[in-house]
Amino acid sequence: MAGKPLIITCAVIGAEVNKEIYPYFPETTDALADAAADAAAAGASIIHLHVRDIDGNPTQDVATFKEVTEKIRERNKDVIIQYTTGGAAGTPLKLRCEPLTLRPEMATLSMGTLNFGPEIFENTEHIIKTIAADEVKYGVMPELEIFDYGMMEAVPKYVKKGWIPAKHHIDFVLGVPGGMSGTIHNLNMLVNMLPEGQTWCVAGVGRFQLPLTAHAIAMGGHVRVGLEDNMYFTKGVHAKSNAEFVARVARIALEMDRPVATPAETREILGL
Ligand code: KMH
Ligand code: ZN
Repeated sequence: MAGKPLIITCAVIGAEVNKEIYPYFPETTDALADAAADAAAAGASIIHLHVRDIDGNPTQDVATFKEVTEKIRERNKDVIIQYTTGGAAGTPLKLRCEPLTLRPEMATLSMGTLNFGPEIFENTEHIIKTIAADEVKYGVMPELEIFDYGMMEAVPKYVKKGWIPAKHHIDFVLGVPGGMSGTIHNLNMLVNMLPEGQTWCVAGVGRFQLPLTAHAIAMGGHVRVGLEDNMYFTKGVHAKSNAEFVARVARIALEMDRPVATPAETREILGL
């Protein structure tokens, strides 16, 4: 794996936590764009993006996605922007799809229903097919979000049925209460299911983030970090920014001979 470029994705905010719980959340459009640009400067080549309304609540409002995208572009011309289609647990399907009309380079596609802590994150076959069809329609590269083993088993079946594109990136999101936990064993099991040449990354939730990051770097995979998945830089200590997480991954990668991928290299690796 030595010398293989490492794609770092930064998930800058998510939809499930707010400023009352965590004071450093970048909720305004300017704060989100600053957070994205700072993460990119630290080494992230993909920004996984959720946005908030003026009250700080998660929204799938197209105008807000457009505004944040434009503000990121004012600060950084190059970083790849990946929209959420998950939104917050409970967001209606129509709203989840609407930001795709802006034709982001990438967007997520969650591969099954699960308990997301106390909420149900609903992804029926109909929801998966509808989001995937819109991603194809708008020329958006899907990143499949895999929260559990069965979701990974579904991938080749859904590709064969023509429900989801054969060309996709995969993100193992491990450690969501209700999903698969973030053990090294679980990541190994999932990676062993991948077809030859399939690109993948891992997003470890909470305390799983750091060990899974190090393991994925060693395995030759890619990584996602950021405040959406983890608020703690070390045990009991809040991270101050997304960039802090990205910079740590970049340092580890350097020591492990995985040069951090530029956006151009990331586009080439993922075939964007
Ligand atoms: N907020 C979670 C329920 C995605 O971005 O596509 C779902 C989520 C996945 O964050
Ligand atoms: Zn997300």
